[in-house]
Amino acid sequence: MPGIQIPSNIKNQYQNNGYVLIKQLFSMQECDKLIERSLALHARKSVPGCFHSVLESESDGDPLRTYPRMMHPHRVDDLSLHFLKHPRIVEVLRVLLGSEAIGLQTMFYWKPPGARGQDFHQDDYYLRTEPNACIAAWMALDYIDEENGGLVVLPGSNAEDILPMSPIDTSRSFTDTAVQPPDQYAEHLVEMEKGDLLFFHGRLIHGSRPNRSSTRFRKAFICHYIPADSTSYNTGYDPIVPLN
Ligand SMILES: O=C(O)CCC(=O)C(=O)O
Repeated sequence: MPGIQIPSNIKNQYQNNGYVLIKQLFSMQECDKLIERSLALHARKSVPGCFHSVLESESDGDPLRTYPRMMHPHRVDDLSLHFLKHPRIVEVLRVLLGSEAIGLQTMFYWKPPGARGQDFHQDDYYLRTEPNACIAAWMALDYIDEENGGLVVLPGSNAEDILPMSPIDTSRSFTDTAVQPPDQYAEHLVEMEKGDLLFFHGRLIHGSRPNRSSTRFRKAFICHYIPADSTSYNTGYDPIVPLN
């Protein structure tokens, strides 16, 4: 794919809303390669530090036990590492952060039909990046809408500090704590096509609801980065990954 056209106003959008959607940053073919590679990884059933899956017959009806998210696939798979360090992503990060970035984490979400979502949270609750926020690059690997559990963001909530997390009902979320969003923020479901990337701020309140579709997965590859001049972050994510 030739060099990308980065819309000129993305930095303002990012600062005001806490997120920016870049359409078709990756082609169908690029997405398909990553999906194929992730399927091959999933076929191994268990990869230490990455995921452990069980057969459907042993899953107690929880599709996330059969298709758990894969943590840090870039540590065991060179194509995932390639996407974490991809020059097109790095170019967008440079514009949004106004500085260089460092890779901290990758995740691959299958979110199969019937899977629970992930309730509202801020990524920096976990990543603890200071003095400025971390940033996520969330890559759609399917057509994503409300039905299959697309990402819900609260525009402008990136202005908040890190908010407390409280226990929640886990019948709709695979995480067991969530942020109670302040009243002034409205929810916005981000509809995405395969190959679109949503870049969002580490203090943005976001989450997703269950996949209500009976047939459609909602696959996504998610990378997290911190500004290269960060003075602290959660070192539980080490080793970090230089992007050059
Ligand atoms: O993809 C999802 O459903 C949620 C992902 C998310 O919230 C995150 O990566 O921080």
